[in-house]
Amino acid sequence: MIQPGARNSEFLDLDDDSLYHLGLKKTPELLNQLREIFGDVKYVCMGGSPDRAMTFGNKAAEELGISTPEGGVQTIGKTERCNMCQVGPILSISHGMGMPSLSIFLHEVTKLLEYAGCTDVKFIRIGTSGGLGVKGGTVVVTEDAINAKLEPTHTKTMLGQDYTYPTQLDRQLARDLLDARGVEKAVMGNTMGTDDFYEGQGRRDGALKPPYTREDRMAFLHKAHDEAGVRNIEMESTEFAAFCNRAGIPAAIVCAALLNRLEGDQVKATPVELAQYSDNAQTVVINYIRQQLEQQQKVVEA
Ligand code: R2B
Ligand code: URA
Repeated sequence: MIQPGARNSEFLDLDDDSLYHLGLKKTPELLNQLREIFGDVKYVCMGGSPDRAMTFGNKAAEELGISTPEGGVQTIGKTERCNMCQVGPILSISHGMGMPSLSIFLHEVTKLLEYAGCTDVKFIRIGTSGGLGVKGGTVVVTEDAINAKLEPTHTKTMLGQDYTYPTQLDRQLARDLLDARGVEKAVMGNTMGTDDFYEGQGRRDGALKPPYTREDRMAFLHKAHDEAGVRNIEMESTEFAAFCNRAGIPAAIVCAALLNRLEGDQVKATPVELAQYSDNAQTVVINYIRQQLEQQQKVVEA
């Protein structure tokens, strides 16, 4: 599943591995079990919130007609750091907030699926975001992830040295997701990934006095919208895109906008509205997976 040039064979081919944050491990005795449980996974759907990972699992099961245990889908592994559940070909997992947390789960889930012998897996991040020029509730399908300097790259510091990776996503997958949107209001645009919710996203409502003015904030947000094609801002897209690019995993990002950042900083939507906004993004992804499964069924029947 990981493209050969990127695969860490030196480590992955060893017998034992502790997937510490998932609460799972690989040993020669457990390998068959991992293959049986996870071998058929084709879609990894990731979002920040542990609750949303389970809501998505239950919604996917209901809408795709996949049976679940009484009481709904069950978590797999430990739940201290994330919730993970499996529904047919879908692995739904939460990754917490921000790139450092996401990166941990990208590594461990990718190793898990590599051990399980999975093939042709797509990674889809289903998240929340601040919209840029789009209303709350709009779903934004990411064209390219852009960093906080409005560049389509992601830089990681390792052993004191910077390494910069491209952040393009799978264009065809993004188009297919947008085409599957059904009645949901969805747009395609670039997504700015930042290291922070407050000052990193140009907010003026944090605890500290920001070093920029109201005018600086508006000028930057308009530049991001007009010149860099940014339609939403969140905290994971560049790490997610860079990781999947390196691994050779087709990837897409589908986020609900919770507000329009050109109109303000505070998230004022009610809990009911917020749940609806998240549901909008989940629906787009489930519609896409349903279409894919129906097409595969037709091929099998033909
Ligand atoms: C969107 O929402 C979270 C912050 O509220 C963060 O994980 C993100 O990217
Ligand atoms: N998540 C973000 O990162 N930013 C927002 O404005 C809303 C949700």
